[in-house]
Amino acid sequence: MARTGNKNIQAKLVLLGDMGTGKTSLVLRFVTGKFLEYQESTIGAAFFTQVLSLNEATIKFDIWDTAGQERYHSLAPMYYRGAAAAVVVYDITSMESFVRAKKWVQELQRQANPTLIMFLAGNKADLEEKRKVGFEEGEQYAKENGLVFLETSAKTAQNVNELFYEIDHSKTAGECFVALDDAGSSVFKDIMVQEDGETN
Ligand SMILES: Nc1nc2c(ncn2[C@@H]2O[C@H](COP(=O)(O)OP(=O)(O)OP(=O)(O)O)[C@@H](O)[C@H]2O)c(=O)[nH]1
Ligand SMILES: [Mg+2]
Repeated sequence: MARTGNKNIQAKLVLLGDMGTGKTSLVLRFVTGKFLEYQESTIGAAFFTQVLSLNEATIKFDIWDTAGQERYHSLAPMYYRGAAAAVVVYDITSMESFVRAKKWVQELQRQANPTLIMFLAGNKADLEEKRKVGFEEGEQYAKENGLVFLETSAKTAQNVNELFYEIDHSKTAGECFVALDDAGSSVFKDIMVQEDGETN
């Protein structure tokens, strides 16, 4: 199919949440399609770039995967400042991580760009037998706070593409994101993984 345009769209995303909830695993599933049982804990933050070439546009996702360990908390504003979207991740097998997720949401509501679109991801949905946070609990909290809610699994890939693709719900996102259809995953043209880098 011929290209109908060549819009360049840049989307800065940040992932926040307690340590071990699966932030890095979600990003790696999205960027590389792989999952590691023993994913190392992130130090500071990791930067990933994913470029999608579509008919109408090229979208460059700049993804900041932050470290969940408390000692890195003070770095977080550097990463969510200027972000178009934030994904707050908790682990459905840990009530503590859900409590922590709510704290992140509150911090973003107070301090982040008011146009920031927030996602709440209840990850490790494959571990149903160990579930501590009900689907309805996550859903209800998200509804009350205007967040887009999904339960995900980096292990089985459940809702991972949806998480990164369905980011066009808000009008404010129009500049940064486009809706991608099911063909999205087959149009990956270029995958770059970097240790560190500059974003706007
Ligand atoms: N069963 C299951 N395990 C997962 C899932 N996502 C991540 N894990 C595992 O949980 C552990 C922690 O995952 P990470 O991706 O490192 O978590 P993180 O949120 O990046 O942790 P920090 O970098 O310390 O903040 C790893 O051993 C992963 O294999 C999932 O969806 N299901
Ligand atoms: Mg990590």
